[in-house]
Amino acid sequence: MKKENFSKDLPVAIVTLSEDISELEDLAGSAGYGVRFEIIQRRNRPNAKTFVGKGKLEEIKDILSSRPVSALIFNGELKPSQHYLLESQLGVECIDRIRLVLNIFSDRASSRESQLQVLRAKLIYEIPLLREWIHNAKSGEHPGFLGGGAYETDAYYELIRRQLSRIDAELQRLEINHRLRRQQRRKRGFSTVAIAGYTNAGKSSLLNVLTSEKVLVEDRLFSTLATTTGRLEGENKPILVTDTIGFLGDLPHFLVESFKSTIDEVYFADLVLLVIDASDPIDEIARKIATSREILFPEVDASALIIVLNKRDLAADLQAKATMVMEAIPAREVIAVSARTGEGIEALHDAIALTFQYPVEMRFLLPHGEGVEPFLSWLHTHAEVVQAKYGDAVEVHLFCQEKDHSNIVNQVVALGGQAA
Ligand SMILES: Nc1nc2c(ncn2[C@@H]2O[C@H](COP(=O)(O)OP(=O)(O)OP(=O)(O)O)[C@@H](O)[C@H]2O)c(=O)[nH]1
Ligand SMILES: [Mg+2]
Repeated sequence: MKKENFSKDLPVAIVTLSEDISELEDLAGSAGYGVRFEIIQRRNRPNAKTFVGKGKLEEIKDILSSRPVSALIFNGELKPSQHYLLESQLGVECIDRIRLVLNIFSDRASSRESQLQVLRAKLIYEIPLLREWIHNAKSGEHPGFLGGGAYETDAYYELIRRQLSRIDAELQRLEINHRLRRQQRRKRGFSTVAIAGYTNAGKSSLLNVLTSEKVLVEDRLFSTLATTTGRLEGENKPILVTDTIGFLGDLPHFLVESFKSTIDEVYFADLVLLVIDASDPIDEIARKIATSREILFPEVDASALIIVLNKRDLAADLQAKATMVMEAIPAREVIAVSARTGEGIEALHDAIALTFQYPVEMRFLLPHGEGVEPFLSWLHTHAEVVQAKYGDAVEVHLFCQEKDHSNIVNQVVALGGQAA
């Protein structure tokens, strides 16, 4: 889907080796740049030295002298040596796809954890660039740049290394907190649902309609960095739904790894909703599914995956898209919805509730005594207690999950109870 540019304050031009630039334009718009024009140099792979090739570099110099821009955005990844050469030759900031994503992330990071995650990724990204600039400064190409001796540069690297290990330590502490919170939820009998999917698919919109949360929804990429959890409305059982950071194709490992704790919310959920923007053309959906598969599998089990075709109000060829999606990704079912109009939301809600339905019916009598009350309160959170009638004994009627059945039978026997 075409996105608007939010701010046209910072004029940029895109430099690309292929004509497929719609996602890069969306990223640029989301980062607050206004794309003024594109420079296309058709090549199968980037030139090792200059990305675009020597002749094209001269051409770009000419173009920039008559149509100056604040920055050039490169559709791809620039190696540090390419980055150095381009910036020093063109005299304008050169931003590659990763830097663009990092800029959006910095802009959106509001929680302490996401700020640390972004800072970590930025430092890892910048170290080799810095090394390149320092190397060139030392070899005399840029006299005056960071004009210190070896001592200062070594001290500077050491500083960055120390900063990185401090960030890693703090992120690890936060990760332990996440783990504890997950254990707590499980102990208290909460079931968890994670909303995952490509950026801008409508994950936050879906969280808002399924729960009473009011997460920021925007037509730009990576509106959500930190997770938000709400409770599924209209259910007595506590089912927690969590919104997560969006996926994007071709991201380097360090960047994905920086957001590991956020993605973990998906891996540890009892059920995953993979949201797909059904308003995209079918080949774009296929491309985004390939990225989603790489992230989700093998950690997520197909039996715990529901595919949500969102934005059905805007989607043409919905049936063909649903068929393609079902073939492309193993899942329990595919449900088409619109978070905007509410169409299909009830079916989705029911499918979620069904996952956590308690299919096994039990009736038993418990004599009064020690341990009965704590057991009953455990039952209230882990099963659906239809009735607990107090008389000479407590008469219990409930529905539970298969996995809890033998545990409950054992407890009933241990407490001197019997089947009713
Ligand atoms: N027409 C239509 N628009 C929708 C629907 N669901 C979401 N949108 C729009 O799609 C855009 C993105 O929605 P979000 O909910 O922010 O998407 P997201 O997946 O959370 O995006 P990120 O957090 O940026 O990865 C917003 O402009 C929404 O209003 C829908 O069912 N129909
Ligand atoms: Mg979001």
